[in-house]
Amino acid sequence: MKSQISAIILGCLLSCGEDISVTQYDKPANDQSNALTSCVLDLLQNQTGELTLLGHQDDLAYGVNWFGESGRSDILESVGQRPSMIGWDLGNIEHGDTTNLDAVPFSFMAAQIKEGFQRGALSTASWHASHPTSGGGSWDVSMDPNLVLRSILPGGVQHETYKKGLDNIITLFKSIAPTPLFFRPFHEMNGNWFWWANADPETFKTLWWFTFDYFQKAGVQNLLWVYSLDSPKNASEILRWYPGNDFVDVIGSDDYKNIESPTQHKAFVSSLESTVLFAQSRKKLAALSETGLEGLDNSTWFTDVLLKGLHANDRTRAISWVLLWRNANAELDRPGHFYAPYDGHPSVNNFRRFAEEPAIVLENDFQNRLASCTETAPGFFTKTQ
Ligand code: BMA
Repeated sequence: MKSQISAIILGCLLSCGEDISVTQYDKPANDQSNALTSCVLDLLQNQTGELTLLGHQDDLAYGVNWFGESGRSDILESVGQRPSMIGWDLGNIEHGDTTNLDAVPFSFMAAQIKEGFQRGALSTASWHASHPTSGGGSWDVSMDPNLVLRSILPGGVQHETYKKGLDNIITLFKSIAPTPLFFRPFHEMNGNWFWWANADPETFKTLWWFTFDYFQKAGVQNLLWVYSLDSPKNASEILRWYPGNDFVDVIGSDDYKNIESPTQHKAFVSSLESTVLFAQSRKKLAALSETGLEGLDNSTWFTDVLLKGLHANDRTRAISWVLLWRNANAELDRPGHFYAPYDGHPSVNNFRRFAEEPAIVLENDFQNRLASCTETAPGFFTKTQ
């Protein structure tokens, strides 16, 4: 009861009162971050409320009708510019595989993260890690999550294997340095469909702290940490697994639940507001770290649902980026599993209207802003046409 009352009080502190305007945001959680990474965080902090980056998962790797063709992008082919945030996934890197669970080569990923940055795109990476003991995927929830998490923590039977997986990630992250990356591990921990989810908060936080510390000790200096939940309802839900201000840079919401129809507008806005208010009370950024309408069967979804939600008020405008989920190849992978239009799709015109909104930023629009961090990394930026 007592904890329920404190949760209500906390929820109210974060959402019933005045807006909390952030005058001074936090520095990167990793106090050894390189100058370029700090500069990028600062850049996004300074544009909060004015600009939202448009992102797309695996945008440069494949699309609905192509796979692994250099230079292509479904977003480029529908609106004439690439996104300014590219999503990647590290699933299967823990096994030492050369490609991820969706057949994207890690070498391609690393090259694109670096090249994309030069052109005006940031990158973010999730990690659909395989189940540490069963050999199944991220979605294997057959075991008690606390037991699984304990097995990879210090003293656990899978701890050494877990560290080897982290070492593979570290090699990748160091290979892209100094390019910054928004790392988004253990996402949707408030759901019940991943092996790391729905665990005791202390056990979950211990895993986060261990992982954060492991990367820091290994000298990784180009990460910004994203803590993202499945469409959080309120501040107390966000707080439940929150590892703390010293371990997080961005609060994210993955929202597929509240965006299926324009009639859910209120719930969508309310979840975005909870995310932003929590983030701002902690001096952190907020992101819509995954979203999209699978199969896009509503051809005005981008303006009627997404834009209306993002531009509902000053709070929702403080979302730093929105990441549309992947456009799986229809022939080789999953037909109908796409979230951004591709050339010829009926929602292209509506998507163009969305992308032309002055507050929505794509790669070309973002290039000069990103290049303002040039002097922090002498010799790193190259001139692009
Ligand atoms: C899920 C689906 C899967 C995919 C996984 C990792 O949401 O798109 O098909 O393998 O993400 O990208």
